[in-house]
Amino acid sequence: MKIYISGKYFERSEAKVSVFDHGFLYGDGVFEGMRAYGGKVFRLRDHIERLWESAKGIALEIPIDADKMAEAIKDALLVNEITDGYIRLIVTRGEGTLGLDHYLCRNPQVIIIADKLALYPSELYEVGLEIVTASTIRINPAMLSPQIKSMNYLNNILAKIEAYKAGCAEVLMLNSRGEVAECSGDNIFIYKRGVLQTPPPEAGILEGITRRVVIEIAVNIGLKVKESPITRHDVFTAEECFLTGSAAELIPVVKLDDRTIGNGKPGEITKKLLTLFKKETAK
Ligand code: PXG
Repeated sequence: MKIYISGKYFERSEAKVSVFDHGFLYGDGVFEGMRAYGGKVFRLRDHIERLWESAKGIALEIPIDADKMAEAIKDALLVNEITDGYIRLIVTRGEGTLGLDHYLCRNPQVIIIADKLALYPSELYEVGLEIVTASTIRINPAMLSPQIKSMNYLNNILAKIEAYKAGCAEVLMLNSRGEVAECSGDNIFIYKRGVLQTPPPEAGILEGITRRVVIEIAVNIGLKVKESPITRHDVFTAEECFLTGSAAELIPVVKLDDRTIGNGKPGEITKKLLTLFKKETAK
C-alpha cells in the first residue's frame, strides 16, 4: 500500500506525520471517507466540496486547490491499483508547538489512503441491523457543528463504544433536544404511510452524501420526502428504517432498543432504494 502525504508516496510502514502535528495533538483537522466503484470515485465533487466547507469551519486553508485534490485522489487509486475500495482523505493542521496556537502550524498535511473496504457482513443487509440508543448525546451545533467532518470523532466513538457493549453494529444518537440525530457514522431514514423522513441538518447531523443521493432517488421515483425532526417514537412506529453512509450504502434497521420496527424484516421501499442506489454507483 502506498500512502500519499503532501505530494509524495510512502509505503505504509513509512507513512508518518509529526507527533507535533495538531491533528495528532488536538484532533485539529478535517477528513472525508469516499468510495470508488469501477475505478470512479462516487460523488467526488460533493466530497471535495464538503471537505472545503469543513476546512472553512475550522479556519484551515487547504494547501492545494480542488482540481489538484481530485487528481491526487484519482492518482492514489491508480498507484494502489484499486478500482473498488475506500478512500480516506485527511487534511491536518500541520506541525506546530505544544500550544493551541493554530497559526504556528504553517504546513497543513494532505494525506490520502486508498484501501480495500471492510463492509458490514452481507447477511446484515438481508436480516437488518438491531441498534440501540446511545446515552451519549450528539454534539450540539452551537458547540462544534456536526457538519464539520473533523478529526475529532470522540463524540461518535463514545456512542460506538455503547453499541459494542450492547452487541450492536451501530447506535442511534439523539441531539440535546432529545430528537433523533443520526448514528455514529451513518444517517438515518424512516418510512411510514408513503413518506420517507430523515432528520434535517438543524437536528445536528453530518449532511451525508449518501443521504443526499438517497433523497434524490426517492424524489425521482415519486416518494414524498420530509426533512423534519424525528423522535424515537417515530422510529419505533415506522414501517421501515434504514441507515445511509459511504461505507454502509443503505442498510436496513429492524430493531431499535428491542422494539421491532415494522414486520422485523428489511422493508420493500428500503430494498428498492438500495437497488436504485447500487445502479447509481455503477453509472
Ligand atoms: N454521519 C456521520 C457522523 C458520519 O461520520 C455519515 C453520517 C454518512 O455520510 P456519508 O457522506 O458517508 O454518506 C458519516 C460518514 C470511517 C467512515 O472510515 C466514516 C464515514 C463514512 C465512511 C467511512 O470512519 N462517516
